[in-house]
Amino acid sequence: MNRLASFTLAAACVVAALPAAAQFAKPEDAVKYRQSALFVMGQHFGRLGAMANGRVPYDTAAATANAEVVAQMARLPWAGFAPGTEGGKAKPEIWKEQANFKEHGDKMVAETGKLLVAARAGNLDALKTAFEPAAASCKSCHDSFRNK
Ligand code: ASC
Repeated sequence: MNRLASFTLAAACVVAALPAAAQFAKPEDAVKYRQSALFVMGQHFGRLGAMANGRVPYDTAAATANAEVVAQMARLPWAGFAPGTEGGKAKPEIWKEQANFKEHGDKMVAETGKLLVAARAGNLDALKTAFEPAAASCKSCHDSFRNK
């Protein structure tokens, strides 16, 4: 490996190892980031809900496209709950019960992953079956960790 390549790799490793807070220029950016990811996820999750609940016609391509966004967004908010970024609707419990909060986040990532698999399966029943536990994972985290 030449010197430039090894320097670049070393720099990339340092960046990857930085605490999440350091990824944001200021705490408000972390708040905006997590709210933005959750907002986009909510928009696409709502479209899946409309399909699962029969308010709009079932369409495999649309379900898959929405579920892809949901599954991708589901991975993002967590870095935004870095130390020192209290605020927005986030309850202080997030920073006091980090293991519990992480369990809720992991559950949501897992359920939205299953939702994507279900959407790709291409039938409404599979979508309905996966939608409920995914919605429950959103709600359970909101109940414990989000101010009204
Ligand atoms: C949504 C959305 C949520 C969840 C939650 C499920 O569409 O924006 O936060 O579903 O209400 O109970």
